[in-house]
Amino acid sequence: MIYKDYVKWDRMPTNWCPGCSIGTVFRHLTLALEKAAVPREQMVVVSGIGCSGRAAGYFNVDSVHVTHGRAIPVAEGIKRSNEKLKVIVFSGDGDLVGIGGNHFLHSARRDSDIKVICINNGIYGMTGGQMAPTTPFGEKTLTSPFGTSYAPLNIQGIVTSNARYWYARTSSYHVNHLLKCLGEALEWPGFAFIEVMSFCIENFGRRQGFKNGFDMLFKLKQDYKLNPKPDGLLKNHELGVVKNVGQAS
Ligand SMILES: Cc1ncc(C[n+]2csc(CCOP(=O)(O)OP(=O)(O)O)c2C)c(N)n1
Ligand SMILES: [Mg+2]
Repeated sequence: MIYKDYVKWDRMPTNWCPGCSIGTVFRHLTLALEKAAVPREQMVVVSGIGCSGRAAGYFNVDSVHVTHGRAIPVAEGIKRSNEKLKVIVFSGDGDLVGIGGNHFLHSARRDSDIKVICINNGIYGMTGGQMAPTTPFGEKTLTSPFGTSYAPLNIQGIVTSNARYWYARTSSYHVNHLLKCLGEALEWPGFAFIEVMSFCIENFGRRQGFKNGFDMLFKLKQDYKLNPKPDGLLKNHELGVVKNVGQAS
């Protein structure tokens, strides 16, 4: 099976805006699936609502597009009903850690064997760019025109507060690292969470003064650095993988 087999070509082109990098993540997931030789009939993709959530409809595999915030519990249910399936969640930050935050918390605690790919664009993109729990401190959004006054949710902190965990932070600019993380997550026997820093030009970047998606990719290049061997947890703006095979206590 090659990467093209995982795509519903009759649904192309996607409805993602020019300059959006959700498609980059989508493409690299198909490459990782090819590399890991995951049979199409032995996997399921689950997405919630949002721009990122449209991905479920583009994978040529069994997929479910669920109500807002509910991708993780639906994925967990599918996995528990058929342990042989590789179950992948592909959704946005607002969906997974905002509206679906409580599900995220408990699925990570239960170490459910699902792979969660979170497109973190720092906002509720599809609805116009409202402030989300992931919006960086001080950033202007549709609902915080003078800059947010809250610190963003510490996603890494939540995942790693459990005895057993696998967490990666990567970006849609650092595509080799993204591919490596996706491959490792597919192999991890438990809850794997990938946070992909991935800006939205139309409903976020323009408010920060970016002219186009290309400029935003350069911002990712400038601001985020790979740390191949993190000593403990990743620092702000570091990309890498942190994991612990410890037993639940
Ligand atoms: C229960 C419910 N509340 C709110 C909405 C409106 N809504 C649709 S998409 C969306 C934002 C999704 O944001 P995110 O998950 O970050 O995805 P993005 O569009 O940024 O990729 C919201 C709030 C909805 N569809 N259902
Ligand atoms: Mg978002």
